[in-house]
Amino acid sequence: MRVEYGHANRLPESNISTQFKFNVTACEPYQTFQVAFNTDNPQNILIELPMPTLSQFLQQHLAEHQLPAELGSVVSTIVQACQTISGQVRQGALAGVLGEAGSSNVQDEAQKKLDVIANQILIDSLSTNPAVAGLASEEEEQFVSINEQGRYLVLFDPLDGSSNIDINISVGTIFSILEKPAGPLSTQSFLQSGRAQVASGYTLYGPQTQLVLCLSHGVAVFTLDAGGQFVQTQLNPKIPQATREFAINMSNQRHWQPPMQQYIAELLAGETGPRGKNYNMRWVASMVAEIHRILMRGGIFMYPKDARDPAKPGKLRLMYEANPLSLIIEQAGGTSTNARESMLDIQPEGLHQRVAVIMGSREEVDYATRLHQQ
Ligand code: AHM
Ligand code: MG
Repeated sequence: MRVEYGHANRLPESNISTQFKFNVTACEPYQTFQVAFNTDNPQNILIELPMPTLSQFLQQHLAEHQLPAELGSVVSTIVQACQTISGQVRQGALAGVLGEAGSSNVQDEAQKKLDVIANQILIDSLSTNPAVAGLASEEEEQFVSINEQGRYLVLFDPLDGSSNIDINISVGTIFSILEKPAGPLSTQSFLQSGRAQVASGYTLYGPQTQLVLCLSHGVAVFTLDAGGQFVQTQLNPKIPQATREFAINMSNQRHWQPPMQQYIAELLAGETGPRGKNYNMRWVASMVAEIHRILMRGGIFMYPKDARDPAKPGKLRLMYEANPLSLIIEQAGGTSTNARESMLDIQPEGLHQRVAVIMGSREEVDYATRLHQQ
């Protein structure tokens, strides 16, 4: 008989013949374990360990990888802000937070009320944490100084997927944490490659509010419970190397460069084309939701460079969208490029720099990137 420790919800419901809870009195403090018998393999018993909360996870993870407590405190501050944002998103029209703010951000994009609210919630929270030296946001033209002595820089997109806010489709907060280099804080302090990130994550405001967190030692997934606690529900998800699912805004096809035209044409050709298999397409128009789908079941996400506006090579931003999500994708076994080089190796030139994005399942990203290098 094999006894496995994990979460019983890893077994399909139909495979669990008996579930019961009992107290194991031999350990301190008394803990409740769930035991599931797998009917496909009766020799297997799965003992469900109690799922750690975010603070329990952080305590254990920081100690195990000898990471500074201050880093944990910055993560906790960001997550507390995300919980507040989650509450606002959930209320929607009831809290009067939907609709346009009537202003534009640095990239000349119309701001939604919730973009502005989420941005302010994050700035207010981070301003109270002495470990934060400064922050940069999609909604702020310049960086914001917080505490000269602070050790960390936080970069974020307060609410990604703005076009979905008013229609009750998933949106999310994306964040990246860097160490502040020595010396006075300047824009240059933030311009570090994605590999330098000490942590990144996102909170997805979907049917469930979920937090995905990476401190460069694997990826942990948490779900917000009814009591307002983030509880770890998955550890180290692995992105399948191969996939049959792609995500791209097809309406821009005529503006793409020839390699991207070729790549998508090959996918659309299906079984009879050079790739020899049929592909399915998804487009949520919230990058954070697309990347979560890829983390859970694989896929490839692209927002390529296109010829619509020479001043905008790609739509997405390197520092607070592509880099943090690329770190998570890489740590989960996927990969990410700008069609030429690894996303995480790009040396940034500006806080709001745009970048072409190809990320997800390794086989597809490598193939699409190779086409661009020929
Ligand atoms: P935002 O940060 O202003 O919300 O813009 C980024 C979003 C991504 O989440 C998404 O992948 C993309 O823009 C959608 O673009 P499109 O409008 O071309 O579908
Ligand atoms: Mg965004």
